[in-house]
Amino acid sequence: MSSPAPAFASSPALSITYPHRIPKSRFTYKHLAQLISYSPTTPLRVIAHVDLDAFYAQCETVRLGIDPSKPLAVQQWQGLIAINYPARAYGLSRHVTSTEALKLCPDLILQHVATWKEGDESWGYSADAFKEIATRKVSLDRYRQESRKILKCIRDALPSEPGMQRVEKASIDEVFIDLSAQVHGRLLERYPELRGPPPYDDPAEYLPKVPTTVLDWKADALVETGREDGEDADPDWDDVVMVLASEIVRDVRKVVYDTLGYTCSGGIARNKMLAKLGSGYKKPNQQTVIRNRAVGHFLGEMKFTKIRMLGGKLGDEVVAMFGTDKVRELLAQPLEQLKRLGDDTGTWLYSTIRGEDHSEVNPRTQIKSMLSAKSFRPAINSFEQGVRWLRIFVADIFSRCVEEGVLENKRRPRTINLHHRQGGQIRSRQSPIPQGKPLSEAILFDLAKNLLAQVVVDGRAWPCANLSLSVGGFEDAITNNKGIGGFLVRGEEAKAMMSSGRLVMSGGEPPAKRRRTKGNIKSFFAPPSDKKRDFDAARKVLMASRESTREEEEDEVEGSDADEFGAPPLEEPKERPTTPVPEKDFYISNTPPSAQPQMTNPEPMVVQKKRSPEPPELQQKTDTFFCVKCSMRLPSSEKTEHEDYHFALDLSKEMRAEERTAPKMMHAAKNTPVVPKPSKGRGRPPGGGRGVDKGQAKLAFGRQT
Ligand code: DCP
Ligand code: CA
Repeated sequence: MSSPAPAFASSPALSITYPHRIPKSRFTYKHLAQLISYSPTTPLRVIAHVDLDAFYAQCETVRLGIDPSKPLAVQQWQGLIAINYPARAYGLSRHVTSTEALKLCPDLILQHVATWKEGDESWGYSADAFKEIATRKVSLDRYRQESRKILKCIRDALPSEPGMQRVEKASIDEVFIDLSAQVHGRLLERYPELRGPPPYDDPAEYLPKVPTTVLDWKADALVETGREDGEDADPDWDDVVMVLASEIVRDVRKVVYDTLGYTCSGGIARNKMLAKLGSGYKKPNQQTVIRNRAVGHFLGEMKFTKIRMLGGKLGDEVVAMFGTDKVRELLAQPLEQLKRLGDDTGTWLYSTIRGEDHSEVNPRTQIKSMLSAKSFRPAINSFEQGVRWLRIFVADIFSRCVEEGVLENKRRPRTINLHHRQGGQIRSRQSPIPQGKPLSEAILFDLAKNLLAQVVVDGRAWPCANLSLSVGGFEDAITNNKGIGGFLVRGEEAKAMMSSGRLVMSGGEPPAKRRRTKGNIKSFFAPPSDKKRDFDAARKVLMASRESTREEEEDEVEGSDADEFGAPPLEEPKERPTTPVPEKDFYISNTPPSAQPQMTNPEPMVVQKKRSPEPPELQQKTDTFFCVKCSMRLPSSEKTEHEDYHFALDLSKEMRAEERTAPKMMHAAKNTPVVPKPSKGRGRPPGGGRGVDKGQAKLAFGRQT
């Protein structure tokens, strides 16, 4: 990358002339006022997208103090995951191996991504990492840290007054910024004629015309209109807001560069979809403005597979159905035809290719879950090996929890989840994370080990091709450290408890069959004695954990606050530990809900106990409930079980999605059909599938390393 210092100029003065071609603006006082409240429907709305150039590669040049004009690529095992722009000039892409890359560009600096190695206290950089795929696991911590710094820098460059800043972290290296309110402020500053009340106090009155015919766009790439009259028509306020927004984006990019040394590209347009297309239009270190008058021309020339959400499976489906990947040709299809993809998807596609997107910039940035995973090539074959990996996963996850503020008791996860893949079968085990005491690495490790032990004791755990550990249900921590809060089971936690039985996923077999094969030691991969040792080790872990759980429960009851037990009924039903109930064994298949879940394998568990307003017998006789998910009315007595079924089913879908997508993250090029990073043009639009938080998705599921 030649990395010129960004072409950041001082604020552009709009050159003023006085045209008489249009007496009034096309926009009203209402449209203008709507900017303050970030209305997604005002035609004056203005959104920016900022995307770091060759992000991981820049992280390495910055970390190592390397001249950014030198070609550099970030290596992961034998592949490349990020290539800086100078290296791209040699034709390098994510599709070439490190060996091929060095042939194409002998001066290439290859930096392997940081890794965790078993036994290490923390992740680090190692020259031999690429040779040790079997014993190491990738760490993206450095990139996450840089990402956080950049996000802070961007926020600091924007106004801090309440309501004046709306930033959405869309992935590890990109943000959306709704600039509407800030631009509104600048408009009033620069154009006093907009400050007064509307004529006749009527917000439907049109704004005065823009007092200029020429706007100074400075160095921004300006998407052309492609139509004579489009370019010739006098500027209106929607053009002015774009100039002001591009001024802000230029400043933000300059602050990021000056403070941290990173270049990024920007897109400015009336919505998120167009802004994102804008930031990718000219890279690196540039920004592109798509004026409203240019939208038709800009999109018409484009392949719709470049549009957010159309980069993956859905895009392929559309291409297959309509025999084209061009927006222009798809525009000819009436809405009814597009609805062949489904009503919601068809409607979404119809407006999207016309440049409409009313989705809001969502300032929520809090992490909901964290995942650490590893695909094994070759597969692993023992409990001991599995536990060694769990130690790394836990260290990885715990260090991220610390960054989330678990030590200060700011936030903490409520559930821990283990996914285990053997052949085509995925097993999942969940357990609640005790909330009564400070979270520690040791607690997480014990829980994780316990979950793996459950899988092993259940049989057929080996050879294992993939293990992943996640924590979820992050909540702001409650401060009561002792007492009933320590073991009350609520929300996510209760769900995890309910599902903490075996979860046989896609390709799985019915529990009965599994039980039949459970003792069939000859079918195991390793020699029988090893298998027995393995089984015994796992069982020992389970026994030990049961002992300690029992002790802890007794402790908690003794030490609990009697007032809380005796407190009047709360409005929200509370759950509390009661008598042991059978652990549930979910078997996910296409069989009807009534047949599921199946209960087997009695284990001491905690059950949720709801306070009911009328006697349970009466309820059972008379009550029914309507399940919106399967449009069925069922007896209330089956409600919990039925909800369990849906919960398990949803989880199975999620896991299948992860399973389908996660392994591709390492090597997949941009716009491949991968769900985890929807903001990069993947995933499915509203109505077409499960919404995944973008930044979150990438962080959480891009870790299949
Ligand atoms: N990434 C990855 N695997 C992928 C895609 C991306 O590991 N299949 C990582 C490496 C990238 C970072 O995510 O540096 C950001 O992804 P981008 O798609 O934004 O790509 P870059 O930032 O590398 O390049 P660009 O300048 O095109 O944005
Ligand atoms: Ca990028």
